[in-house]
Amino acid sequence: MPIDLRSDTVTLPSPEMREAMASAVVGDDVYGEDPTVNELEALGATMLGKEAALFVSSGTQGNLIGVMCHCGRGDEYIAGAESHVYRSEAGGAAVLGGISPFTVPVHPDGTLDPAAVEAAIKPDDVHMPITRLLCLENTHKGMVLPLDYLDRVGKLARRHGLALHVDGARLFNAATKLQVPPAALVRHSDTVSVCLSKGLAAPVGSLLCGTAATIRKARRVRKMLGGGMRQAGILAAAGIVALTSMIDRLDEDHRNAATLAEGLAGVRGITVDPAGVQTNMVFFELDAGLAKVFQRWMAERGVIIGGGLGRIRAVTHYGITATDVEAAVAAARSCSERHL
Ligand code: TLP
Repeated sequence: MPIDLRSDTVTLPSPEMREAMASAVVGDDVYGEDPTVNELEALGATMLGKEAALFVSSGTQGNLIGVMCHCGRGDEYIAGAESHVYRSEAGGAAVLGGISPFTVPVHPDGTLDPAAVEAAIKPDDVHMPITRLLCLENTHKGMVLPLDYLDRVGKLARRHGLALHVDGARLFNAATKLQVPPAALVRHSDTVSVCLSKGLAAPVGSLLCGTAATIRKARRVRKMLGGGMRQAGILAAAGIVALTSMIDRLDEDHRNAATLAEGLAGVRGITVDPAGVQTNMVFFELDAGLAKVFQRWMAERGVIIGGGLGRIRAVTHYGITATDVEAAVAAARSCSERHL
């Protein structure tokens, strides 16, 4: 098996997941009759401290439905300029919902400057879209949003009558790092989308959580987007295993990421700040002499990784062991010794 550090999306389902999938009791979920989907949604809602949840096909769909629940055509949402919802979802909210994005810079720690958010909120003026929603991302590039920041921004949103959506694709990594229940991170959010298919290793799916009324609306939006699924309990069964048995091991991914960063920091030609690694992502830069050859050199030694100039991301996950991390660092070191 290659050591694939490109993303935690490459995780394969655990044996327990495959067993649960094979024996899942299913029904037609568009009729609300799939007991396994219903069980997953109830479990997710409870864990996130929300009234209800909706099983959706992906993090992208969870974010899009979330934004479309809070905003209509001509409305606006505020998000980080480097947030996934703005940059990496093909402009779905604008294309499909007629909703304009407005971006503010993201600080290196993943936060948005509350003053910048406040300044971005439009006054009641016929020239301007109506600002309805603020989107946060937690974790953002592996960085965990602090609890006091979440409180502060949650209150800001409420003060200005904005809804708050959290892209929690890796919210369980954030909760693990802070050693708090995941619900504590979304106390102020109206909706949160969490991914089951990243560090938690389910093959497919995310959950969008919120009030019962919002999730009823979300169910209609999901149908409109073609996301109504039938015997989806086959997939939800893996999601239940993800939520019940895969969160506890995320700490291991974080430890492996820290070890990887420390190892890479000792390699000539690689710039990395181990202190900046909070969860399962390591970002590093290569000197020009290394950048040209790095990706191929690593691949030839069984380590799949991004390449080229600029910041490279390495992600640890279920399927990457401490031994794999050692092997990746050794491969990077040999590349440096050979080429610098
Ligand atoms: N991110 C993927 C790529 O799209 C970049 C990855 O490999 O990290 N929110 C965040 C913060 C994400 O990182 C991602 C996926 C999503 C949402 C979307 O999830 P999916 O891929 O399930 O649509």
